[in-house]
Amino acid sequence: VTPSARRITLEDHITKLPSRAKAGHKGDYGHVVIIGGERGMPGAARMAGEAAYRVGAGLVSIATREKHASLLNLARPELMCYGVESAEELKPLLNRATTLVIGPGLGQDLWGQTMLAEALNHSHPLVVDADALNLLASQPRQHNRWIITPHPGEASRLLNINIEEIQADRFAAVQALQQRYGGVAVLKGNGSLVCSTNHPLGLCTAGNPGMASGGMGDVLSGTIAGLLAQGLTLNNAAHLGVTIHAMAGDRAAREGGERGLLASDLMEHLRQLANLQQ
Ligand code: NPW
Ligand code: AMP
Ligand code: MG
Repeated sequence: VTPSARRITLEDHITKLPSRAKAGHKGDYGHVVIIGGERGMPGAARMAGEAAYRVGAGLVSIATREKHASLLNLARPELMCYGVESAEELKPLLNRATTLVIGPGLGQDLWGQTMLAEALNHSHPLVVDADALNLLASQPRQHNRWIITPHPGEASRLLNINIEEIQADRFAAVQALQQRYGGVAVLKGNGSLVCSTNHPLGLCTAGNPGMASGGMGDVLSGTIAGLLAQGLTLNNAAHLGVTIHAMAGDRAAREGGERGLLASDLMEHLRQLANLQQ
């Protein structure tokens, strides 16, 4: 049976985002820890972290390779950046976190493997993206507290089928991802899909091919985590995150065109979209 999907609208999901209390303080809006930024890719962690702030997270920290910590802090001083070389060094930071993102620029070597194993020892809701998905593909497991956000290439590794099969039936693919890995599955691309149990399949009709550029997915993972940090359920954070990310891409493309769109161009639009319910 071909499943049907429901179009994801901003109106249906933005109301789930609690408005800022008059006396709110940063501790009320969660502490997102982004784990990633291996050699050559500190920018991925930075973009995820900045997106989490731009949708309203109270605090955002980056756990990255020692040599990248001060560089990231200079690039975006609101981010707290920690050089973390072992599971022991990651533990205290995770004890202060409310929400995790693991994967942006994580790499797949021993450091990334160690960070993933430690992140899974904690009970925070988490967004699993990029290289963390590639690691997961070699050792599949289930969790009900995570959102996985593969693009079709990552989905093909997670399901052990080729990209053409994924794209030929994206509805079936996102359901297979959710069934195999648990939690909420997002299959990215033109017409991103969101699948969680007991909810209709969500289809995002926003977004544009200008978004086919490096870092776009890293921004999505931070966006979803920033929403989780403010108390949204996995299901609501995935739906709202996917839709405001795609709408931010459309607004940025309207300003300057699709070609040449940068992931960082979404940031200010994410902020505006996250404030629309007020
Ligand atoms: P092909 O070429 O068609 O066979 P990878 P990655 C496929 C970090 N980054 N439709 C496609 O396969 C990430 O966070 C850091 C169909 C493509 O070649 C990761 O940690 C940046 N196919 C790490 O790099 C900016 C699709 O997947 C292959 C598809 C590796 O992540 C960049 C690429 O996927 C990057 O985000 C689609 N819609 N989308 C930074 N500035 O620090 C993808 N594919 O091999 O998983 O590599 O996504 O670049
Ligand atoms: P990643 O491949 O991990 O960097 O993620 C790319 C992000 O950009 C995902 O959120 C995709 O849904 C989005 N994206 C990329 N290409 C397109 C496209 N042609 N149409 C709509 N969204 C896209
Ligand atoms: Mg990606």
